[in-house]
Amino acid sequence: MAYIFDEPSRTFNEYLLVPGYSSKECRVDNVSLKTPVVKFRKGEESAIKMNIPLVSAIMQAVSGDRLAIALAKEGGISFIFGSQSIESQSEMVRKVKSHKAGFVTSDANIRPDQTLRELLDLKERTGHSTTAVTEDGTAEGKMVGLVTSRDYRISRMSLDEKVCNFMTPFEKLIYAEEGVTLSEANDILWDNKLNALPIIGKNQRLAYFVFRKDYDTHKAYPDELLDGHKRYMVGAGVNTRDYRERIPALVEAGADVLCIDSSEGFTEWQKMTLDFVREKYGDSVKIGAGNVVDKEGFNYLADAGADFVKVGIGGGSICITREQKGIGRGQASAVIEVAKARDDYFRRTGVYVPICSDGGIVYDYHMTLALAMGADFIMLGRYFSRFDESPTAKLTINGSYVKEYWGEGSNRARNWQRYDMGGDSKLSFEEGVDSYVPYAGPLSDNVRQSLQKVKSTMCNCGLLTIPDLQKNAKLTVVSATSIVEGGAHDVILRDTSGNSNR
Ligand code: RVP
Repeated sequence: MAYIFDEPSRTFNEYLLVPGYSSKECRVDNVSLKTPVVKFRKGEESAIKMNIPLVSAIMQAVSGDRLAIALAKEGGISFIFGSQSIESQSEMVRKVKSHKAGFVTSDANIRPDQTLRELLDLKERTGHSTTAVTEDGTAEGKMVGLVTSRDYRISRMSLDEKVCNFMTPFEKLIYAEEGVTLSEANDILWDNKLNALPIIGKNQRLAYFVFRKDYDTHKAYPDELLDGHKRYMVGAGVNTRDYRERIPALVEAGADVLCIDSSEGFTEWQKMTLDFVREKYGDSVKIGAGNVVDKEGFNYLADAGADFVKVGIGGGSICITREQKGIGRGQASAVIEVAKARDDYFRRTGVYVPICSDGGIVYDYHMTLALAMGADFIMLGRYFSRFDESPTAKLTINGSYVKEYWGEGSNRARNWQRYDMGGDSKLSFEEGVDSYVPYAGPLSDNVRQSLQKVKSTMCNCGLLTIPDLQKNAKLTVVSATSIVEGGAHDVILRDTSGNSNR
C-alpha cells in the first residue's frame, strides 16, 4: 500500500511562535542574522556565510544584476536566473562582480603638458572640479598629479600656463593602494580632511577615486556581503541539461555559488550535475541542489555532494504545480522534516548541509517561522519582485503602482529545463502564472524593515542568533478560530483612507 503521512501538510500560516524569557540583553541591535550558505565539517566554518538569511529567487522577474547588487549591499545573495543564454547570464554575473560601490573611475583626466585653458574646458564639460593628471591623460594612466580649484587663480594666471606648473605633484599627494577597503579609504579621507582620495594600482596607475561627498551613501551598508577581493557576492542558477557549458562560463565570470534550479530535485539528473562539478572542480566550486520536501530527498542530495539543499515544491506564489500535477507539500511541513534530516545527517556524518526554504513567504513573520522551523536561509521571489531593483516593468493599474511577476514555469518564461524530467519530452502545460504584485519601493527600506521585525520577534523569544532560534524556539499550531483572533476583530474599523465623506 502507498505510504500515507500521519500529519496533514501544513503551511507557515498555521503556526505561531510562543515567546520565551527575554533578558535585558535581548535587544534588536544584539541580534545576529549571520548564517551559513554552504556545507562545512563539525568544528569548521562555512566557506560562504551571509549577513542576512535572504536570497533572491532564480527567476527572470526577480534576479538580475541590479537586484543582485542591491541585495549584496544588504548582506544577502541573489541567484541570477538561468533561463537565458549562457552569455547573458555570465554577463550579469560579471556586472555584479565588477561593481565597486564607492570606487569611481575618474572621468576628468588631463595630461601634464596641457594648459589651464584646456583644464577649464574639461571642467565645464564634466562639471567636476577634481581632475586627475595622468601621463597619457586617460583614466587608468600613470598618475603624476592632481588639480582642484584650489590650485589655480584664473585672474592671476595665463590661460596658457601648463598643468604641470600648478598641479599638486604625485609625490605630495595622499593616496591609497588598490585593495584598500571602502571604510579604510573613508577613514583616510576624514583623517586628512580630503575631498578626493586617489586609489593607485601597479606602476603608479590610477585605478579609482573615492570621494568624500559619497561617504553618506557608503556608510549606509554595514552588512554588505563581499568576497575576498572586496567584490559583491553573487550566485547563479544552472540546469541539468547544459551544465557542461553553463557552469564553466559562470565560474569564469566569477559566480560565488551556484544552484541547480529544478522544481523537483530528487533525481539522478541532479547527481550527474553534482558529479560533473566535483570531477572538474573538486570542492572549489560551491553548488546547491533541490528542490525536495522530505528526508529521503535531502539525504539523496546531501550524499550526492550538494553544498546546500533547497526545500519546497508548489508553495511559490505564482506556482500552480500542485493544481496541475498534484505533487508538493505544505512548506512548513517540508521545512520541519528536512531540517530534522539535516540535523540527523550532521550527527551521523559530522557534515552540516544548510537548507534553504524556497517560496511561500507571504508575511514578514513567515521568515522568522521558516528559520525557527530549521531553515538556514530563505529564498523569496514575490517579495523581491515588488522592489525598484527587480528587472520588470512598473505599471499603473486602477491608480495603483504594480510590478510584473511571472513564474519560471509560465508560458512567458518558458523555462522548461526547470520542469524537465529528462529524455526528449518537452512539457506541454504550464506550472506557473503571469501576474502583478503591488509595487513596494526600494529594496533596502523593505529588507531592513522586514528584518527589524524578525529581530524583534527573536528578542521576544529570548533568542539572539539563528542557530539559537532553530534549536530553542517554541512553535504552536494555530486553530482556524485562533487565526481570526489574531487579526483585528469585533471592532468597526475607522476609514483612514480619507474617503469617509463620500
Ligand atoms: P514566492 O517567493 O512565493 O513567489 O516563490 C518563489 C519560488 O517559486 C521560486 O524560488 C521557485 O522555487 C518557485 N517558482 C518559480 N517559478 C515557478 C513556477 O512557474 N511554478 N515556481
